[in-house]
Amino acid sequence: MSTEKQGSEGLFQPRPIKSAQLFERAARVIPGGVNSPVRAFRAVGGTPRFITRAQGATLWDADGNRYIDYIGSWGPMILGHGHPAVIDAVTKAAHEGLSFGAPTEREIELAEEIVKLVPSMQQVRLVSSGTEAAMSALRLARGVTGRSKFVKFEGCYHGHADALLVKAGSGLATFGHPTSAGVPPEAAQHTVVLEYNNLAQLEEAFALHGRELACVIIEPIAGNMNFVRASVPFMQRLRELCTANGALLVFDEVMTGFRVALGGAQSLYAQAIPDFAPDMSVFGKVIGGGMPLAAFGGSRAVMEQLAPLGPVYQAGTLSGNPVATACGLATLREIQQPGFFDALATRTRELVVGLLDAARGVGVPMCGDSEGGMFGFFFTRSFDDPLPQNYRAVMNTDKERFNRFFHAMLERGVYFAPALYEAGFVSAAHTAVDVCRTVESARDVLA
Ligand code: KE4
Repeated sequence: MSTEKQGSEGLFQPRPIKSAQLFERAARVIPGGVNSPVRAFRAVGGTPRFITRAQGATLWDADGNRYIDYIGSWGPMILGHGHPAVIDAVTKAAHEGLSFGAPTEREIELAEEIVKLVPSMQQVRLVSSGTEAAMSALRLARGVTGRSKFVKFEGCYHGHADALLVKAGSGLATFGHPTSAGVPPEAAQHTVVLEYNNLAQLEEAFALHGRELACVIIEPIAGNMNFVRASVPFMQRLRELCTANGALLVFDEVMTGFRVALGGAQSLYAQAIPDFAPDMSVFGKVIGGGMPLAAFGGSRAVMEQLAPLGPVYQAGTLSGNPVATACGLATLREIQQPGFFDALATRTRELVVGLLDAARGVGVPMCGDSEGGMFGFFFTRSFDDPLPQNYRAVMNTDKERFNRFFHAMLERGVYFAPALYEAGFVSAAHTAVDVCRTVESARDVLA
């Protein structure tokens, strides 16, 4: 008899005994028992599941429970876990050498692939995390413009560099406040935080600071507010204001890049806005295929301001790591297969439509959206509530119902992101049966 619990077939998962024991043991030697806070389930409560292995769209935890995985390592696993072409590439690369600290041809191949797929970039620098990429892009924007101030948006997350861990000040004339202890006020003093999709605030901020801004950094589809799109008029005006004021427009596509479309979110805005392109872009997650790899890029003129050519310093021992680049390259090659994104987007849309139909069928107000392999859903207060357009609206949705839903689905073997403000991800390995089981479980849970 298999030890695997077919929870997604409606059998309730046994209590996570082994995970609880591991969590207790972990907390003795790792702060909070995790190496990244969101994994600790603090937003939803309960015991985080300690995962032992994964294959395709499935995770197994230490108690032998199996889950349909809609986190996908927070985005990287777009092919599903254990894709043979990726595993082969990583295995071969590992045998050739784990790290050299010297240039390799594969870094050139990956950089060539990225700039081929993202025509707004002529050059790209590879790094090891999205935080490092966003931090470096900010430094480069400041170095290129000679300006210190910049704009970010409430609800957008760009990694944990000091200047980016900032929340809105009391007004547009005042600067942000640190969201974390240990970030000195002077590190936040140049950060202007605006409300996402708020055109009036954008105009006012540029009227006040326009010629002092190094850049505006934005998640074009905000996956750190679950799933909120920047409206086309907002994005068009943002592009115009950046251009008019000499500020660089930086697209943080760590989550959306190669996830919502082959060309990222910027390719979607370029369809709606003539000649649209950001000045710099930040990538991560999918481009590493699950290994530590991220990147930032832009025009040659901007990027050649980086060391060793230019005055803006940036470096990394494991940047362009040969095993990580093999993983990323194999992943990027697979997602270019004909029809890949059409199939992924269709599967993802089936999931969201199914969930919303299930909720409506039992009288539960719910809204959701998806693009490519990324999705989000919200439990609203009424059926008339629109999709949230900013952080305040997201936080006004029904968190308590979300948290109950999360745990009830987890018990049924469906693993959504353990936080109201996180996006979800579908991979090429998710099947129609996975979606059907998920929707049926949701109908049970919400009834
Ligand atoms: P990393 O440093 O975690 O690789 O990337 C930071 C980052 C930058 N930009 C965007 C748009 C991001 O979403 C992220 C990281 N995303 C989170 C999930 N919301 C990673 C999960 C975690 O923090 O453990």
